[in-house]
Amino acid sequence: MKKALITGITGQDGAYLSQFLLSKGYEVHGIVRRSSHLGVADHRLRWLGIADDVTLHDANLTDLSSLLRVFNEVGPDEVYNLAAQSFVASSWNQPVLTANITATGVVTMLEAVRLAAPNARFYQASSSEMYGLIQQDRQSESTPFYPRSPYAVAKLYGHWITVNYRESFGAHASSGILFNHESPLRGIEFVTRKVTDAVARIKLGMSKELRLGNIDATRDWGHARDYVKAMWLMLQQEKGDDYVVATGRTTSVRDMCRIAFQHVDLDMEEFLVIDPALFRPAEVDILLGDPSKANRILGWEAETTLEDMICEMLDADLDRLAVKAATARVRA
Ligand code: NDP
Ligand code: GDR
Repeated sequence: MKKALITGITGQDGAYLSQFLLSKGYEVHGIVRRSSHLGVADHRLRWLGIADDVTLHDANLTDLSSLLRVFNEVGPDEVYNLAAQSFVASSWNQPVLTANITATGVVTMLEAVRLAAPNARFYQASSSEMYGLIQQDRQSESTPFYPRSPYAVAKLYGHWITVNYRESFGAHASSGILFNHESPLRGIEFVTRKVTDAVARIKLGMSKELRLGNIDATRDWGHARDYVKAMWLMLQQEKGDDYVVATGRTTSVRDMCRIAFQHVDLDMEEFLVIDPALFRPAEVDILLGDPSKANRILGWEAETTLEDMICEMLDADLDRLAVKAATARVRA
């Protein structure tokens, strides 16, 4: 039985990747950082019904000794580095922390692999945010980078140090340049989930408005369930490499919102409020990926449309909020 070790297992991608690897017969381990909120860390794993099927270890990406201990305990065949301070907007408020986890954390992980599991295959969660202020129509593996946030600058370091360990030490290290991917397990601070949560609240009479920043930005949005398969496929290749993972279609935040409002027969214009405080100090205006290398070499392609995904997310939020409202009524 192959063993996988996942950092960021409590996040959106960590949960879906765990589910996918379990379905492939893997023994799945993950690291969890200490939190003052005991018992909530694994809520996504519980939502997927797999919390009892994975083994969690207490460690932190900023603490090499903790990682070495876990590597020695587990002896992983495959290592997926998904942990990060992953919210772009927060990276202007916490730039040093973002660098420590999202940049230096990657080389700490690569050192842990080199010292404690040199034969393990390594996946790094790189990001389309690295392209930033690009002029090209579609972004591929050969498009130059121009990061626009402390988050994107940190991811660029993580990307290049992964390439460097592959070239310097012959590591089986792959970097997935993933475009935005979402799901019902997406953090509520990200725009798709913020929209589906707010639209569900408006529909249920629990809220009166949806407050957003720049709705002219466009993103290439796919489903996390589809994207974790690409991560695994990268580690099944003979050699490590870099791959763009995207749908090849871009949609504005405005049009994504419209899909959500239409799904519950509401008029977006009645509820949408533009709040200048939510605009970012520097924006990435357009992202549109070219996944042809992943199509060709990995045999991967996105399976879920944006429309289907937004409807799935909105239905999940409607269910969750309806249960919450019913529980509150019983308690009252
Ligand atoms: P999430 O924000 O949902 O998850 C991030 C995970 O990192 C959480 O499990 C979090 O733990 C963990 N983490 C943060 N800091 C540390 C630390 N110091 N030590 C250990 N664990 C830590 O992100 P996603 O699942 O959406 O994304 C996964 C990865 O992919 C991230 O690296 C992200 O930057 C990258 N990415 C994501 C894309 C997307 O659209 N989703 C696109 C491209 C790249 P905790 O639960 O304690 O907070
Ligand atoms: P992003 O995702 O920054 O692309 O990073 P996010 O959903 O936060 O923003 C997408 C776009 O929507 C605009 N926007 C708003 N965003 C948020 N969060 N809240 C708002 O109220 C709002 N109004 C408008 C943003 O300005 C932006 O243009 C995600 C993360 O998962 C990263 O970790 C990952 O690397 C990239 O995707 C690819």
